Amino acid sequence: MSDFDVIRNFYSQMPEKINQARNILNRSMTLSEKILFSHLIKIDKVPKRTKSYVELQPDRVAMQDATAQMALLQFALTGRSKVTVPSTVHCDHLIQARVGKEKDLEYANEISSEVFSFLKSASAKYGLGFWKPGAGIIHQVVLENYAFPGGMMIGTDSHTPNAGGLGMVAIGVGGADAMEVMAGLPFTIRWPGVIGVHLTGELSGWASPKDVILKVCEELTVKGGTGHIVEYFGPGTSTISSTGKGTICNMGAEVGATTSLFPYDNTMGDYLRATNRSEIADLAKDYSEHLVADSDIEKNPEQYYDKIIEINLSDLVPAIVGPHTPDLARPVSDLGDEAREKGWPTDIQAALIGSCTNSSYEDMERASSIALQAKNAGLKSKVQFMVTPGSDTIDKTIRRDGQMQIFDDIGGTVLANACGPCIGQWKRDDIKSGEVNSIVSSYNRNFSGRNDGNHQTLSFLTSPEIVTAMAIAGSLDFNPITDKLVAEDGTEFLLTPPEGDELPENGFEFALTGHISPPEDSGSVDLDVSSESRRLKLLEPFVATNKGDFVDLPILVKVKGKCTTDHISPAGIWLQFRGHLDNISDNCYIGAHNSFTEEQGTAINQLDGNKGKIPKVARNYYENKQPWAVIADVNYGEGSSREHAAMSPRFLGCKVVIARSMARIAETNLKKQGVLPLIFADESSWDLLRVDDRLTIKGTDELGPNSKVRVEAKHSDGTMDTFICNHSMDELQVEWFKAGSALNYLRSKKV
Ligand code: MIC
Ligand code: SF4
Repeated sequence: MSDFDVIRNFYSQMPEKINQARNILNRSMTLSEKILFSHLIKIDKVPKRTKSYVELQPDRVAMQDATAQMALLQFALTGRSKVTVPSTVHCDHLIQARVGKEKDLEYANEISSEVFSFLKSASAKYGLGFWKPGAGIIHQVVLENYAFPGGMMIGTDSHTPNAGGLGMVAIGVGGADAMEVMAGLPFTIRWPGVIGVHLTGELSGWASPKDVILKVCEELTVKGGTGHIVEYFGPGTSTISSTGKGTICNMGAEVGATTSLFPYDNTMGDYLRATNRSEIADLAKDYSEHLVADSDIEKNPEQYYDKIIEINLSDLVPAIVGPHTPDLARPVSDLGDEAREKGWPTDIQAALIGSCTNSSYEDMERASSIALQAKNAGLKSKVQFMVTPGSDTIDKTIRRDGQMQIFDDIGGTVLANACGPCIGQWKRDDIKSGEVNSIVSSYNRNFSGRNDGNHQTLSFLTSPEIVTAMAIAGSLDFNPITDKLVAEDGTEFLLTPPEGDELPENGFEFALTGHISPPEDSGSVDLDVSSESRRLKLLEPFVATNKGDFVDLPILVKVKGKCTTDHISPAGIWLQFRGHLDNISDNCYIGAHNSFTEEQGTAINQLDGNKGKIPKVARNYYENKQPWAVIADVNYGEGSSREHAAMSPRFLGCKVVIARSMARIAETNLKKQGVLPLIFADESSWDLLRVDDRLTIKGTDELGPNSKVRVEAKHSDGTMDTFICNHSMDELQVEWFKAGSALNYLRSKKV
């Protein structure tokens, strides 16, 4: 069946499934529920929000190069010959930003050729679509080609929810989840709660869709969305373009939400038509009553949503967030004073626009409308200004329509259509390592060290048009609404607010040259992995857990404060080892702040008493067959979907991670890889743990849904503390745990 037939088939069954759900729910339905029930394998009872595990059948799987490697290496171990769900691989993370598009692509193709060849061979062998380096960033390419209203997909990247801009339930997952769905198993997740964001009014002036999500980040904070879908509703929704909706949904990952979602409206139909999908636009229109929430939802939202956030778009002013966390927000107008007060450099070192979050045609038009005013005044960007178009289609279209020329005229550098500096793939020569400096970007994430590996880089996030204005002014202390610039001729002028069409008047320059379909007959294709490789290594299944593994464990690290996936398994230079578990494990926890040493990345080895780098200490335990534990603070594993943050600890002998709370994907990844994720029943138990403690975990034999686990912490002075922990495993997940990993379980059951 072609993709279109699959979508038609799905729509034709949607009304009946929604009907069945309505019968058991006996009430009106939110849009999230309509889409989830339409993908539920068995509609028999009402799942409990944030509690019940359910099995869903996604319509698609998408993977990017940095995560696809592990997903496909795991798929290879399933013994399956073909994927059972339409799936694609996108090469975008492994392209380093050095000097500009052409040369950077050439270089990436040279240094990462073996990884791209492996992904290409695996795509051909197992029947996946393959998008070459330079074709675009996964989420933009998915929006342009695959997303559709009412659909459901999973993607091995936390920003997969970008497709919510086209009304799709799109969920970020670890590679093991993708592997299972591609192997024909259902996707298991806790039935999410639903947070409603009520949008009224209309954006104007300098305010943009980015300000909507920055407001939501401020309200919900980085963990406020955990276990929930953020569903937008109200009259304001249809005033935002579908790509603007994409920006909002994309960055919903920053509040830990399962996904974010907009109701169907004409902007989606228009976008589908503009991207050569008129047939899907027609279908979506025909089925539109099922692609929006029932009418009672807007009348009585408090009866249906677990929490409601009110945003009047007309009141929004441009905001900027950071440094180091996306929920530290203030209006752009206040940043200068705050920076001075906190000692952050107000001079900007670099300004970057684009990325998967903000690189639509509209974004580029609005940013270039600002750049054009600078150009007309004889000005250039005062600082390094970099532009990352999200896809080849956007790139070609803005070259044709002139926006790219304007960026070039003010001194901008165009980077490859790839992640680049957003994920630490940024070769910076302008600062010394460890130098404090401020950068602004239109990206979505700003964790410490993320862009350039320098923990002293202060990264602020805002809309592309504000980034462009700040690049011209060169300062964080610039409010384009009130502050004037000085033209080349000495006259002062105020920038007029940005303008931009949502869709190109002359259509997109559609570019599909970067796509390779899998061959009909893939019988003869071999996986391209050299046994000599430093970057790729076929996996060996993890050894199953046994009882002794949970007795007298030393604590490798007791993390204080943020422990995002970028702290556990940083990207940047380490991206090169994403297909080689042994080699990438040398980065394990190097970004984490250890409260035992009060340093980042060091630990005290309990076997010899010496202080060393965390991965070195972990490896020493591993070599001495000494399993270990990790203690963590709140929202452990926030951020990326990368399962390396679970696989590396597992590989080096971690048996249990005990945290004050955990991010959804990180917790699932630990379960999938056979590490026990526990949550302190009483958060203050964290304080009991000392550097030379030995932990014994009681209750691993009797694990079952809702069972409690007791932890005994033996101190070196002979005393002991005990405390209770909770886990969130269901019966199946306990089986994974016993088998040593979900993959081991799948292999043993031949499921
Ligand atoms: C990110 O934005 O952090 C990434 C890099 O896209 C990750 C995926 C990865 O680490 O490969 C994500 O968001 O899941
Ligand atoms: Fe790539 Fe950055 Fe988007 Fe992640 S957030 S997919 S690294 S552009």
